Amino acid sequence: MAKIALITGATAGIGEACAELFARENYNLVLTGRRLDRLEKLAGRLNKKHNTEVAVCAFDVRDREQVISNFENLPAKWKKVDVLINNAGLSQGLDPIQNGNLDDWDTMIDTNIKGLLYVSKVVSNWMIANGKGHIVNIGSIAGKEVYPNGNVYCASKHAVDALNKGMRIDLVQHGIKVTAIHPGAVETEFSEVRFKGDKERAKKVYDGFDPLMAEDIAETIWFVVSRPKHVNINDLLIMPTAQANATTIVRK
Ligand code: NDP
Ligand code: 8X3
Repeated sequence: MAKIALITGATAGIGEACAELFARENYNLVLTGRRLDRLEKLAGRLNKKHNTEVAVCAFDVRDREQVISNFENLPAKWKKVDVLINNAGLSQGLDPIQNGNLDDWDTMIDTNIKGLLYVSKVVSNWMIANGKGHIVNIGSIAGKEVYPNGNVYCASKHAVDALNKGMRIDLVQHGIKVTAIHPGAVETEFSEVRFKGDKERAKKVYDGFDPLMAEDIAETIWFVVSRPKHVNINDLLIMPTAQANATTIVRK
């Protein structure tokens, strides 16, 4: 029987690249995100290309009722999730704390921390019932360091770092692996979302150096997930070669 991966935030970027890679590796997929049209298109493509069975769940991860009802309404076979990739997340704005937009703060905290928690609660209980599983939390270099004006986004990713450690302690007795992947700059829709559709400003973030691509992160996640049963990678920081830390990037 094919294994199952549940990927949050599969409509773009890292989540979409993971869906492609796990489909190629013969996984069936539960794909989530708010944009149903993108999820359906991706599901159709993967089914045609790799014969992948896909369950699509369109919901806002901030809405705990939606998270619970969408997952609980899935047929039983989809609850045998082998791999959960907690990827849905975003940044909003890049302002000093004194000028911060309160709605932006709520959006980041509700998505990156509370959304990840709602999903993890449901799926970790499925994994406990199945006696196995692997949770991969997508953190960030922003979860290891703080950079100017990154305040709340960095705090939300530091929370992911802490939750990753906490989950591992709580779930180890159930044979469930827990890993965090912390990327540096990856060229996805991330900066366009951060700058609220300002494509020009978003593009400048990646000017003059080779950023990571979503596929680089998907391959890293695959490496982590495909280790032998007795091996777990707790925590992994992956950067573009031109980026030394959160603030030091060498541009040509
Ligand atoms: P993208 O903007 O390309 O993708 C983000 C994904 O998250 C989309 O599928 C989006 O789906 C989903 N998402 C956002 N908000 C919600 C919500 N409220 N409910 C459900 N789904 C949501 O960015 P990335 O692929 O770069 O980001 C993926 C993860 O990687 C994030 O957690 C991000 O913080 C992290 N990261 C990114 C880095 C980068 O440089 N790009 C570096 C380090 C970490 P939809 O809009 O359809 O709901
Ligand atoms: C996304 C990368 O450097 O903007 O987490 O925090 S960064």
